[in-house]
Amino acid sequence: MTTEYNGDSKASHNEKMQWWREARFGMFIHWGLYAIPQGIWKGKEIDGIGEWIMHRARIPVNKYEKLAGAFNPVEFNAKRWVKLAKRAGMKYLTITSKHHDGFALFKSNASPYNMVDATPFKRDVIAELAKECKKAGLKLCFYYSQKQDWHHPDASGNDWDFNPDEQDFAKYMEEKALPQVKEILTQYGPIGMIWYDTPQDITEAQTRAFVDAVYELQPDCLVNGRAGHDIGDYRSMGDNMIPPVRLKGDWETPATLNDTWGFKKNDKNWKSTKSLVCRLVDIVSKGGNYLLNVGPTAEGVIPNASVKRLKRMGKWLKVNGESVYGASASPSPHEQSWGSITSKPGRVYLNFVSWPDRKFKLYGLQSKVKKAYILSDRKKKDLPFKQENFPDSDVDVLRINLHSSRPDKYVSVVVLKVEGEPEMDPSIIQQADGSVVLEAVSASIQSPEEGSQLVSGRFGTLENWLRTEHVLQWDVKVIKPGIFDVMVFSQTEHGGEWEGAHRVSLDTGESKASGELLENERKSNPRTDVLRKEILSRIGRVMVSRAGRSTIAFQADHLNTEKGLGLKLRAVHLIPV
Ligand code: FHN
Repeated sequence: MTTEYNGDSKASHNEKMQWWREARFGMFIHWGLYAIPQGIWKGKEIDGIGEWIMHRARIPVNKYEKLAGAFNPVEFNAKRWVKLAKRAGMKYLTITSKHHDGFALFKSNASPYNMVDATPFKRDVIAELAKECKKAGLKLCFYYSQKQDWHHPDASGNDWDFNPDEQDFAKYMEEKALPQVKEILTQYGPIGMIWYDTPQDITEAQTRAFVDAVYELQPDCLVNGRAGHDIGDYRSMGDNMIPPVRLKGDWETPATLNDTWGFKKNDKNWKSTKSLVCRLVDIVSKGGNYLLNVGPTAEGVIPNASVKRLKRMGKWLKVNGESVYGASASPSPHEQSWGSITSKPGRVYLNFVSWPDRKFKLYGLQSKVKKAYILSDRKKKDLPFKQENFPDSDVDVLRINLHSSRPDKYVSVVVLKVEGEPEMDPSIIQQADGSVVLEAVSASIQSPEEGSQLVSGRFGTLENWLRTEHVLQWDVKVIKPGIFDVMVFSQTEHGGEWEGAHRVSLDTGESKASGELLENERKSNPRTDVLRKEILSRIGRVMVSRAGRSTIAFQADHLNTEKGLGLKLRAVHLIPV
């Protein structure tokens, strides 16, 4: 995806992006009428995310809109929400000013279906939040659903009340969406960002109109990556999706604390604080921002399970925030098996998710290390270290003597003070546990014809793999040769559908494994959207008999096209046997 800069020069774009790059962590708030049914309609549990209840249960407009008459969030307290975001260490707040159900949380002259005119509460909650954000120095940003509006006869999404063939999207844009976007940009002072969502089949001219409205009214306001047609100030990842490798350019992962965005009484699938902190550092290590959601109740209360987790994250950030705020991606493009790396000029932060042996080895660091210490150690006591080079494989290795007990129960950070800009070997290096991780999106693609039909999808896979002529290649530095099991990781569709039985092979130059992709195991990857699963298929064994550089090739010898889904390849792992 290419992101445009609104005709701004790169320098002024960089200036505009500065607060956002420094922030790294923001609060998403999904709040609206859907908090009232909280996932249950007519006594029946409705599947899926809470804010989609109107759509999932096909609730007619005249029934759903009655919820507005019952929306009376007497416990709402803008100051409390803002205080929580601050305590969590979040630096911006993005709230659903209008979600797909069409109900606006702000006072709108463009539609009476809004918090002030349609509810007994009558208060402009957005104005109250704007005031508190300003006091607290938090950037306020607005989510706005520009294409879907299930309440409006001419917008997308509601085919149970309205006939899609008779809809006039331009009319909806003119009479509701654009005027409302202008309202949120003029009623509440300086806004950090407009966060558009689900552009669907919007035309480029329509996208431009939505984006231009922002830049004309507030030139410093950012636009996220879901305005449509790759236009925006940065790239938005798929929901809950963390890319498998470092990415170029700015990007953000919007993510949930449980499975839903809008409050759902029975969604208790809360992520642990440890996994949330891991995701935060993982995202920063790949160059992104983490926009983490809360779904307040109809009374205006942020669920206790969310509050607890956010406060713990804030506590961790108070001590370890140096490795997150204003930090850049890892100097290495690849993931580390033990955790993730973030950096600043003269500093490398090793964020340990699993605390290693006392004698830890980091492969590939080329910068000269001047000092190593634990970030939470106030005295910055020196950790003994040694740097050398493995001549057989030409891999630089840094050995650090660590304490036997981990300093932090979530993520422990070791700081390396280095000379100059941190630099790491960009090669794929065998991991310290002996495994070799070959990410599909970091392969070079050899195709017999010019160009390739394969694309890097928003969910971290190489997609659109429907023909056999492509060969993926990786250059790997092997430290410990041996025999390896070949595990292929492919991804299901949203909802779990998967097309298997493709025949694939992996060639190390001296041995080859071929096999059919069968579902040996299905699992969730915490770095992927919850609705997509990973399928593990073991296709055989290969050998690499010497240390040093090896070229490894992977190809599909036969693709099963029955369902037309093709192969969505995430990675191939070589596991030492
Ligand atoms: O459909 C919405 C969904 O309800 C939620 O708002 C998320 C947040 O990123 N965006 C859409 C799906 O991607």
